[in-house]
Amino acid sequence: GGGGGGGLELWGNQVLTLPLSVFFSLSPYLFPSFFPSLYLPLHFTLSLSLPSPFSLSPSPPFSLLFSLSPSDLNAKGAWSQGYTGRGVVVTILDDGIEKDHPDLATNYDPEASYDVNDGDSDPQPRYTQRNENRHGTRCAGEVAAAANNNVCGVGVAYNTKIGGVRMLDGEVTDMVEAHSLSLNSQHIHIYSASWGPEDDGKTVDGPAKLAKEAFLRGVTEGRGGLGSIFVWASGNGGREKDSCNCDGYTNSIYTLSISSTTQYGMVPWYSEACSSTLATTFSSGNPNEKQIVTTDLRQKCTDSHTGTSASAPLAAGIIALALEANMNLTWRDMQHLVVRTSHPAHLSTDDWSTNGVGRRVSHSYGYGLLDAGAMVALAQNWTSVGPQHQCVLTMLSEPRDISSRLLFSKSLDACWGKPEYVSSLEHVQARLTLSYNHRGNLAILLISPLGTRSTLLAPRYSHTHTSTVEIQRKPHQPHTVSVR
Ligand SMILES: [Ca+2]
Ligand SMILES: [Ca+2]
Ligand SMILES: [Ca+2]
Ligand SMILES: [Ca+2]
Repeated sequence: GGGGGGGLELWGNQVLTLPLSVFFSLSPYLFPSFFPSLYLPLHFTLSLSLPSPFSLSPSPPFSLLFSLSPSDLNAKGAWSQGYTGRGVVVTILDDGIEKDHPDLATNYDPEASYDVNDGDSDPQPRYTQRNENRHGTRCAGEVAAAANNNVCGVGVAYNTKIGGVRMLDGEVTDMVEAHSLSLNSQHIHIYSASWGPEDDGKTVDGPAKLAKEAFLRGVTEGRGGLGSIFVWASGNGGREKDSCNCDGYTNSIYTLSISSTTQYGMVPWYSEACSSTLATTFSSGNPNEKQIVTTDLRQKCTDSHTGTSASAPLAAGIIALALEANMNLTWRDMQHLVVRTSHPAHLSTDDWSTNGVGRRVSHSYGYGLLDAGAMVALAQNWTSVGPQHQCVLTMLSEPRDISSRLLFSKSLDACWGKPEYVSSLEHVQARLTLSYNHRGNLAILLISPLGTRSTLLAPRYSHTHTSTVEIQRKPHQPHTVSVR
């Protein structure tokens, strides 16, 4: 790694002016982060070699929750090392949790739960004829459905404590988000969220003031200063060619962004490609492929949980297993473990590439499929990464015009000789201000000193009538998808 020169290329066919500065926050490798108007993330790389992935294990002791091949995320590889989530607390930020569900009741944790919508301590979902508030309960079962009780299936971390925050069943304001993201942060270890800005291929939105503060406070003060862990679904706007980099929640460096692959290892139709995705778990795909089995509203079970909504909680469960293996992991340590143990496996896409340090990465899958067995093995003796250094550099101080294409690059010293010197790169955030009359036509690439190309923004053609980049507050949508 290392922060040498960097290049940023802009392609477009309209006039563009941009006072631009690039914000670097680095350490061993990087992810993206996106923000207000346009600020761009990119993947750089890691400078360590991957531990060899654990082989997928044979028959599991229980039938796992997902009806996909149970060993596919290698949960059994973690269970057989003795890790089942004991002592770890996860909460689901969603439309509530059915706390008396027979497969959730034993692991339910009232201290990890709250009803932000109604301002009370009971997150029980609001029941309707159409059961539209079933989303949180479905996500919760993937993490922590109980084992050996002949109900539904088994959560990835079946001894973890599970709570729910009811916050999507009402107006989702900045204050509602902030309250949810910072709930009981000395007790809750992991927050799982499967929602975000509208997946319409036009919206560019992210956390506003209070939610931004909550993320920052979470990672600096949560969990006794080790940092709250925020797991985020990458979004379901694939059909609209939406980019998850236009979603400032999943794109934040403070969230672990999770995408989906199908039972047969294909990119699902709802999947969004972007450089901020870190890793992948299974979820629904074509009608002939299996969906996710989990707990459902009204004390039922379902075998049809779908979309990236179903992927983030599976990742949260795996992260809970890793945390049990080493409770001293910081929020950044956990990102390192995910990057280093995820692997391309059999996942299909035409954009696998090898980054500057030899790691395989894809805009659809991040670093690939999560591997629970490898995560806990690496977690056990993990030495915490050093403090985060943030080096802020200005790439361009004057506005520039582009006609059809703009390329600029600059050699950077990564704050050499200063306390904020970055010796190995972890995250890059590019902050770019531009005006452009068809922002949907824009493509923005970032090229690392070692030649790794990250697509910060791919064209979103739904977008061609938007005149300027602006932040809009819109109601949040849970990432539910229906099968075509
Ligand atoms: Ca309530
Ligand atoms: Ca069960
Ligand atoms: Ca999206
Ligand atoms: Ca993220």
